[in-house]
Amino acid sequence: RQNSWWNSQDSNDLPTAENPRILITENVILSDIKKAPPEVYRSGPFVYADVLDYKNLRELVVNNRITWLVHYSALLSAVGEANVALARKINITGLHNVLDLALESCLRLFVPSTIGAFGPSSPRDPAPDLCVQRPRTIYGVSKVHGELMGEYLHHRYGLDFRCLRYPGIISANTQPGGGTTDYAVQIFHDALSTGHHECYLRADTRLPMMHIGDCHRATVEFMQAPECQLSLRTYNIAAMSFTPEEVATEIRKQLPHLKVTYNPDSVRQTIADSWPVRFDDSNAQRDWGWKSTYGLEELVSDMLSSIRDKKTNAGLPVS
Ligand code: VAH
Repeated sequence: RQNSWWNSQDSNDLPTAENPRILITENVILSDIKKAPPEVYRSGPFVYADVLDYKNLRELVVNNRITWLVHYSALLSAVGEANVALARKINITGLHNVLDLALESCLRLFVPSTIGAFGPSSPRDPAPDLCVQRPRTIYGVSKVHGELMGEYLHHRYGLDFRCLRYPGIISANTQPGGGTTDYAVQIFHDALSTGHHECYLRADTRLPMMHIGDCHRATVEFMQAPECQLSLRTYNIAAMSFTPEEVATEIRKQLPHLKVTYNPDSVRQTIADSWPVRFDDSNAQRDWGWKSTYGLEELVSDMLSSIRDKKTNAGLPVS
């Protein structure tokens, strides 16, 4: 449920692609309802905040003169299907608290959406920014609701609402969090420990994916984009699309012993089969200059080296 709260007084305080360090200095407060790993506390202020507790949120905004709220709290696709009532509370009621707070406190608001905001009746290859969106998960439904509510409040009340539809985000710093794209994180950990990954998707399941570095940079660059450049409030962003077999083949270039067995689970395979195969992000490229830097080769190299370093620093064996 991690969120970021920025008390930047003007856009000069916002992090830049050259100087992302503002992202983790006193200008930014990270929050969650549970303790973070030690390295997060070392990066800057970290506080308790529950998106279901409006008073708690308002206190945080008032006491810290917050100007931007980056709202990441949500249950992801697969875990949401296992607890629809909780997903509806966090993803919809929590979102409404954040939207109300943004209006009340004149916050600028970034809320991520996802490839999961599309469904089987959407164009899949590629999926454009504007098309039919009838997702078949509570996660996707809540994200489409967030897109529509944010755009309504922007046009009705002038709320500076900005939204990016993220592909599956791949990071060495977080464990899989109940998503459908999580295999693409777990496979790296398995490759460097047991040497065997059991994949819950079919070998040929192609999904849009992105390295966390590109995700953070896209978010910061989009938040900095001048209002006059934005023809949309919600944009697709793309980097690559790959299948489990393709990422396994790329990993084997460094770890030839990696064995992958495929044991599709119906829930996550059905979800994945309803999502886009590729994203059309031409509007983001045109309006605010989006361009990814990590392809599959760079992703695999960075993930393997980052996980190796973390295991070495933790005194764990690396295969
Ligand atoms: C999920 N990783 O799999 C998340 C994401 C693009 C998908 O939203 O649910």
